[in-house]
Amino acid sequence: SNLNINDVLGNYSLTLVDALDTLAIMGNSSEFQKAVKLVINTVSFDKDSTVQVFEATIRVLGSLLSAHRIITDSKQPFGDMTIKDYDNELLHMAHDLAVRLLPAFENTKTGIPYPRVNLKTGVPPDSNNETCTAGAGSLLVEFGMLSRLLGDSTFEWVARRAVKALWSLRSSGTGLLGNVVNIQTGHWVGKQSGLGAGLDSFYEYLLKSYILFGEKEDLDMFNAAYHSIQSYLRRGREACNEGEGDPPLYVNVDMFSGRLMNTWMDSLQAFFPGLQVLIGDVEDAICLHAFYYAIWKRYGALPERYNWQLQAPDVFFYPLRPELVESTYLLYQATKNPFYLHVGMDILQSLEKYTKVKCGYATLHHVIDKSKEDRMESFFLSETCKYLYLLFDEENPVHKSGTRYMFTTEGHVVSVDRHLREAPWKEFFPDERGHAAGSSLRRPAAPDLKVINSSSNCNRVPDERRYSLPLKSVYMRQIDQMVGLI
Ligand code: DMJ
Repeated sequence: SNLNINDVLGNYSLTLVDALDTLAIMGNSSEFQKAVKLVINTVSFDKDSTVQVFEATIRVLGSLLSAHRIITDSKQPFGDMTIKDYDNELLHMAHDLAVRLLPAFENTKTGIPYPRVNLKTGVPPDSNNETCTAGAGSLLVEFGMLSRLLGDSTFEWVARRAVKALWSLRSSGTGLLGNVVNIQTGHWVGKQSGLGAGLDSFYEYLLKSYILFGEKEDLDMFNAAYHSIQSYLRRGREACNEGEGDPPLYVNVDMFSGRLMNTWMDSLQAFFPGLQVLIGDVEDAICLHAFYYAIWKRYGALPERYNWQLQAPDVFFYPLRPELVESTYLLYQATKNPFYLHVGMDILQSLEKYTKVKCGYATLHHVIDKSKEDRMESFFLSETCKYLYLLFDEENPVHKSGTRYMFTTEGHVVSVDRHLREAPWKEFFPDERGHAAGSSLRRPAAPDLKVINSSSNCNRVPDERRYSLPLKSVYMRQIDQMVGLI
């Protein structure tokens, strides 16, 4: 009866595992080393637990791989995070977990995985054939990393096949995908297309897979998806900081007709400005971020769903989600406008005021009466705290180092390096169609990261605007009015 409770826990010390690289980013080597040893010595996946494939992948597999790479990094930018006698244990654990997740990709007619597996026995006999697009189609970063670290194509292949299967089911008219699909028939059960729950990380991972692995096909899919998003989901005036009309908003539409399906936006969608920063669409990011910040100011938190027509929440809980902080951090990196430091302060102060409890931070059950639940999601430590910390830590190695870092959808830091752009199995399967070595999946000769990661994109906000509001005050007021703040 509580929509906020889902079965992600797995009985495998989720919070401890999910928080590992946060300790490294905070430069706390003794706690990092202690936590890694605890994980190695006490966590086992040989459990009769049924887990969500997506959650286990992004929270556990992703964290193990990130920590493994921090430990084995010859440069040790975060301080001494090495572990005495480390024998790739975290990588082996990641492998063990991934193998236990593989049954989800078997006996599915489309290649789109089952949403849940039992870590001991595989897909439960009474399994649901329906899955959400984000859950099934955002496994490629972690599975691809694992494959490339092990030199075993299996994991990347199943994850890539799932992305391609979903992609092939997009509407031929709008290019949009729905939010729930039947993995046997390929029929869309949920025809809602939007940027929030059910689809969010699908888009994110098309771009991030390209950043990490340099496969041009991922960028092509991302660009096509972004084009459809701009054509069918975006409403309001054309430019964020110019002209007349409503502020730009991204709405939920029917994937086939493009018609509006409802008038709510969910708090998950607040990640999107951060993704727009990565592709250099900073101006548009500023507007959507400002809208979410206005909602935050009104409630001191983000309600899970906010109805922009009724100017009121539709769903009231706030489980300490990171998305607004994540976008704030990335917008600050792109613009260096101190406005975003103030946003961060504001968020930090409300977290302290409304969610802090004796042994941690609590989910808000209701953003208006501020009642709490006895629950702190693991992403609070892996994402919300990490992004807040990084926002204020100008000197952090993530910002200073020559290595370029990227964050997984769960906020795990991974360095973007040449090693992950090598897929050794390609030598053995140079032409196999549909396999990771298939012709359409081949890497471009010289991966052109400039498209995404160049400083010129980040400099698009002119210097003279750096110390003024990122959004003209007239537009800020317009948003504040729409959210009922004034
Ligand atoms: C996280 O687990 C990830 O960011 C995921 O992609 C979406 N939701 C939560 C945080 O809100």
